[in-house]
Amino acid sequence: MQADKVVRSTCPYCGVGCQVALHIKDDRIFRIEAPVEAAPNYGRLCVKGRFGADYVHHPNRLRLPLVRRRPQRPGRRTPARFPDDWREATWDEALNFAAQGLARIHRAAGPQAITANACAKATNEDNYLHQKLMRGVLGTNNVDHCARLCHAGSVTGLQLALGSSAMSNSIAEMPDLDCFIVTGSNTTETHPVISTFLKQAVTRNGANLIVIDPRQTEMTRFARLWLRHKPGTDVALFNALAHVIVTEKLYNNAFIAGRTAGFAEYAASLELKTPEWAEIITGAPADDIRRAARMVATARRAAIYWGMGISQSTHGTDNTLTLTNLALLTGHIGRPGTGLNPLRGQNNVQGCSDAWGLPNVLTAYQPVAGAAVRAKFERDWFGPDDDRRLPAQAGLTTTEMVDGILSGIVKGWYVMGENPLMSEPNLRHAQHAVEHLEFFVAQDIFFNETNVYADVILPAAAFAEKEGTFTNTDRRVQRVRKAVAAPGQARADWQIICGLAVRIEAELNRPTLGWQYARPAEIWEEMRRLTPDFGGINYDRLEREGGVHWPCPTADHPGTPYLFADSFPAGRGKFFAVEFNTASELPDADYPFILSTGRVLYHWHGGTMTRPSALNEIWPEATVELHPRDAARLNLTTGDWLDLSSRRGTITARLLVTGRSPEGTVFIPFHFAEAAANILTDNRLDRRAKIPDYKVCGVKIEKAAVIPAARPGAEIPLEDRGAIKDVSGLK
Ligand SMILES: Nc1nc2c(c(=O)[nH]1)N[C@H]1C(S)=C(S)[C@@H](COP(=O)(O)OP(=O)(O)OC[C@H]3O[C@@H](n4cnc5c(=O)[nH]c(N)nc54)[C@H](O)[C@@H]3O)O[C@H]1N2
Ligand SMILES: Nc1nc2c(c(=O)[nH]1)N[C@H]1C(S)=C(S)[C@@H](COP(=O)(O)OP(=O)(O)OC[C@H]3O[C@@H](n4cnc5c(=O)[nH]c(N)nc54)[C@H](O)[C@@H]3O)O[C@H]1N2
Ligand code: SF4
Ligand SMILES: [Mo]
Repeated sequence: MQADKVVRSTCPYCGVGCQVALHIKDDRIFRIEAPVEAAPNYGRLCVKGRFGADYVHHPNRLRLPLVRRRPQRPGRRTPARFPDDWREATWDEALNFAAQGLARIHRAAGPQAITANACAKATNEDNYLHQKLMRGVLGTNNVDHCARLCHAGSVTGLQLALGSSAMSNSIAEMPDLDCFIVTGSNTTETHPVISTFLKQAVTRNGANLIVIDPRQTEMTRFARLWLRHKPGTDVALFNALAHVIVTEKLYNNAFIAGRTAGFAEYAASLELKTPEWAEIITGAPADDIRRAARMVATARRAAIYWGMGISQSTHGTDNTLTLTNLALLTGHIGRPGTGLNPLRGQNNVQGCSDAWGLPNVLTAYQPVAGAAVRAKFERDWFGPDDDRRLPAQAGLTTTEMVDGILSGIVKGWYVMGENPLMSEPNLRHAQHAVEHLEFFVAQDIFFNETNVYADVILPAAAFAEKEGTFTNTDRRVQRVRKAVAAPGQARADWQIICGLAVRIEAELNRPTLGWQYARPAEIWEEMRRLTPDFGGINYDRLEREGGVHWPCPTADHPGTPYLFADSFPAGRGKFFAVEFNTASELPDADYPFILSTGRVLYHWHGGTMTRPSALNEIWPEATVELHPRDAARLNLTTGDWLDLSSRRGTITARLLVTGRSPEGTVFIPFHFAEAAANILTDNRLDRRAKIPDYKVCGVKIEKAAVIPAARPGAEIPLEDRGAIKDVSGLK
């Protein structure tokens, strides 16, 4: 088919930020290719980038603003069905209704009674305005987003040790790696194009890959060493690696003396943490721990890549600190091919955090507590003679918002493009909280499990229907371009926010902050003038160069592909002595298995975007992975229907017997509403990062009492589903 036009944009799924060429015919995307000359993917795409953007044209897209037919009362709020409980409204009506509801709460209970979720799928410009509305008009820092459920453990640990939390090196360095650790990351399924560069380092460059993961991911097939430890035991394992490096004097003396602090105390804390001690706790053989330690310490350059297996834990911060310790000890940071690299998940989770979708910082991590920083924003927005002030106190995190609703502090909620009633832990608890809201505004491209509780839904344009920028996992700011028209009356998020903001200002009798942007480039310009790290990036330059890595303070600055060449933002990098401990819910006699949750290649989070996609045909239902020895003991086989229960609830799904998960652990993807893994998970938190533990809680398994009705596609034999490869025996 001949395209009417081909539009260059950025993939809407994961943080790799692949560049895509959208082929358009009759206002529809009919093919997606990748330009071979463009970083970061150079012609590569995974199945979601190539075939998964069909959700854009799905008939279920929200087309018109919707308002509830009946008012909802706190404590009695219910999910609504279309069209019975909704009526279509004009934009004017819906925006007025939303503004009046939020203003009513603001007047009655103050700014802290309103909270908002920013959107890691929307653009930097969308998110900047969302925060400007919350902070500048409503006067609250109660803004957070899915980064809390994601890399919060990594961010907190990296901030403590280095004073910066971004990934320190770039994707471009990956094919040339010498030695690297991949831990708690199922890279081939979750950052597929990055995984191809990492595999290339092994197959073409002979790099030493060490995988540290309880689950047999495909990356283990490329590993020189695979340490299969028990879930939740990373602190013990990484402490033992450090013990070997210290006792065998393999550490980097010059780096430690020149760039770090706290080494002596830290080294003393490692004395008893021998590989034999760690083997008892982790199950990983002491000899392998020694080999891994020597491999990393003696490499010319070594890098660490990690994902949710490290971060999503009641001790996610401690886990991360053991990784920063290792990098500081060996001096493998601040040079190409080294570094500490948390692989960021959502297409724009880096950008949503940079654009201040967090409760304690303004753009690019300028602290809200800093008076000078606030004064800069106050002058720019309110003008020099205005006495309005920005709130100085940090706001609530997403996990605290849920408890805030139940304790009566929070009454109003504005969710832009998130689905907490699939993604929060302990869903019954989160659902109970949502039922108690006084007023709820949602803004999305689809109905999802959360926004059906809202009073008003504002229909948003999807990535291919708007202009803007996303920032990928290695801090590269890249363009998103309008290729097709939005369905019905759906509008870009930034336009919706401008309409809402002026109405709230009118309701609250505030002088307006403007909101007269003609195009996203003007929003970027405003953010840039308030954010030194973005100073050298503008749309013209993005047009010419394709993408720029921030920090980039001036127009002649080349951008920063790797961080910390000369110093850390905190000055010296700090060692932290960390003890192995856990606050997670461990298995016991009643709930004898560990539940680990995560992802499959073909689906995205709560499934809002991938279940309406053709991708759903490949993986149409939830699966429960169980080790063959456990299955034999319980007399179960692949395809059996199981009831899985934790102390919080029960779900029903089909069994897949495979050696990928270790004995005693079951793995479930959290993409399927009809068997939502988060009904089972626990909402206790890491005390510093406030991130829940999605990787360890206790569950029990029984044959299903009632077998659910068949769903389309479910007849594909489980063993034939694309990514399932039982690779046991290959190692
Ligand atoms: N297909 C697809 N890709 C995605 C997403 C998606 O929904 N679908 N989501 C995106 C997002 S937002 C994110 S954050 C990333 C997440 O990307 P990943 O972090 O790769 O995703 P998970 O499936 O959560 O896998 C985490 C890995 O941690 C391991 N693990 C479990 N427990 C432990 C432990 O105690 N210690 C260690 N070291 N490892 C453990 C698991 O076995 C698994 O291999 O993926 C992004 N990419
Ligand atoms: N059990 C378990 N739970 C987990 C995790 C886990 O590993 N295990 N991982 C956690 C992690 S790492 C993450 S990041 C979270 C993700 O949690 P969420 O962010 O809540 O999940 P998504 O499904 O990505 O929600 C994105 C929403 O944005 C909408 N959307 C897409 N594009 C746009 C747009 O342009 N504008 C607007 N307004 N909306 C848009 C989609 O329709 C969808 O409803 O889940 C967390 N929950
Ligand atoms: S690797 Fe990520 S960014 Fe690239 S095509 Fe796949 S989902 Fe999209
Ligand atoms: Mo994430």
